[in-house]
Amino acid sequence: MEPLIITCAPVGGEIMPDQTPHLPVTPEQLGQTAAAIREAGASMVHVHCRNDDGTNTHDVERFRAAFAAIRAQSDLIVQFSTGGAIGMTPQERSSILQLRPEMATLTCGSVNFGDDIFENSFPIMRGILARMREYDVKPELEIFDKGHLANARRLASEGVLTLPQHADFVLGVPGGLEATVQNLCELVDDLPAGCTWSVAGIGRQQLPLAMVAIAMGGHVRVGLEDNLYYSKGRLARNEELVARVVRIAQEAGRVVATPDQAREILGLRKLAVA
Ligand code: KMH
Ligand code: ZN
Repeated sequence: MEPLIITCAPVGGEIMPDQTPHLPVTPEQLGQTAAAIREAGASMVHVHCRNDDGTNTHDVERFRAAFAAIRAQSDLIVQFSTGGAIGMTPQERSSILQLRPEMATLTCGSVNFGDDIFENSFPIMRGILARMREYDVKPELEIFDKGHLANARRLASEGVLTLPQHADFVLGVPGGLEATVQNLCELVDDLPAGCTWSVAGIGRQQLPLAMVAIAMGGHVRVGLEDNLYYSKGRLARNEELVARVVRIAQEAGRVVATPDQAREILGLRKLAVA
C-alpha cells in the first residue's frame, strides 16, 4: 500500500474558541499547530482562518500571514479551504487562491449543512476551478454526498476539471451522507479511475473511519474542524489526533508519508528549498 497521508484540519469554520481552548485562531497559533502536527506525523494542513476574536475570515492578508507562519515552521502541504464558512460569497471563498497554495478544496455540490445550506452550484464550482487553473492550484474534491462524485464527472466532461484528482470524503455532516463504512465503500467504488482518496469522519466517527481507511489503502483527515474530542468528554489537541492515527497505522504495518512522499503520491511538485 501507498504510505498513509495524514491531513490535519485544525480549525474549520464552525467550532468557536469558547468550545475548546485548543483552536488555533491567529496566524502565529496556526504556525505553532503546523509544527506540532508535523512533528506528530501529518503531511498536509487544511487551512481556514479566523480573526483575533475567533470569527471567520477569508481575508487575503490573514491567509497570507497564516501561510507564511505555517511555512516558516513546517514543510507541510498547505491546502486552503475554498469552502470557508456558511454565508461567505463565492468571491470571498476563492480570492485566497491568488496566494497560490499547493492545494485547495473544491466542494463538489451543494449540501444541507445543519440548518443551513452550503451552496456550491455549478456556476460557483466552475468559478472556483477557473481561479485554481489561473493560479495553478491543485484541487482536492470535497465529497459530502453521493451525488458529488457525479458532479465532479460532469465538470470533467465540460473540460473545467481534469481527472483523476484527490478526493476527500467528508462523512457525517448533518444533512450530508452518514459516516458509515458501507457509505465509504460505495464512494470508493464510485471513484473515477486513478483518484486517490481520504476520509474525514465527523465527530465520534472520525476514529473508526480513519481505521477503515488505513486498512483499505486510503488516506485520513483528522482535526478539530471535524471532531472536538479525543474521547468521550475529553477535548482533543490537533496533534494528539494525528499521533493516534500514526500509532494505529504503525500497528497495522502502514508506513506514514512524509510531506514530500505525500507530494509524490498526489502529483505535486517537491517543495522548493528557499
Ligand atoms: N465550513 C464549511 C461550510 C472546505 O473547507 O472546503 C465548508 C468547509 C469545506 O469546511
Ligand atoms: Zn474546511
